[in-house]
Amino acid sequence: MADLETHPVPEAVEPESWRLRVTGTVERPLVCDRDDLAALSLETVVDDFVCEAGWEATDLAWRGVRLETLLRRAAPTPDSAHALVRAMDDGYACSFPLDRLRESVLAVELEGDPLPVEHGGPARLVPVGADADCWEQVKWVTEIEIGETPFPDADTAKDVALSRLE
Ligand SMILES: Nc1nc2c(c(=O)[nH]1)N[C@H]1C(S)=C(S)[C@@H](COP(=O)(O)O)O[C@H]1N2
Ligand SMILES: [Mo]
Repeated sequence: MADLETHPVPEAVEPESWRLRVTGTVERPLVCDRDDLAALSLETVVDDFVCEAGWEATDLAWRGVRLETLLRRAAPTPDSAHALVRAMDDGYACSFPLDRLRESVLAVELEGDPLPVEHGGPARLVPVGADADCWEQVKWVTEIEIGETPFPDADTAKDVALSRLE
């Protein structure tokens, strides 16, 4: 088994004051803390991870909440089709079609332990799909904004990730 690489944690990441918000075109905006998430039904997904920079990690056991569970509570409007997943490191955000996000897991544990902050704790998005891009695994997820229209300007993740390769 190969592990994830470990990268510096940006200063803006403050796990103690962490909250998850579900905002945008929803009937019931949500705010959750760690206990709220832990009280939901959690499931385990085992997945390999490949970074564009040329390294990979295998057989990672993530445990977390299926986004569908949270979205059902927030109740997106019928015309909602897009989501922007924002992180605590300012400006990092990645957009998804809402249907893909529903199937994805918001992980709070890795290999049976609380997700360490260096790997995105308290919560890291684990998108479904074998061809997911590394920048889509958003660490330190703090807001999920739902929209009826796409979020092209706010979607910074790919540019941030690729700029580190230069
Ligand atoms: N919030 C946030 N999430 C992020 C990134 C980032 O810079 N900020 N980098 C992405 C990239 S390019 C990779 S390869 C992985 C790295 O995860 P790791 O630090 O746990 O190895 O996190 C992804 N998620
Ligand atoms: Mo990456």
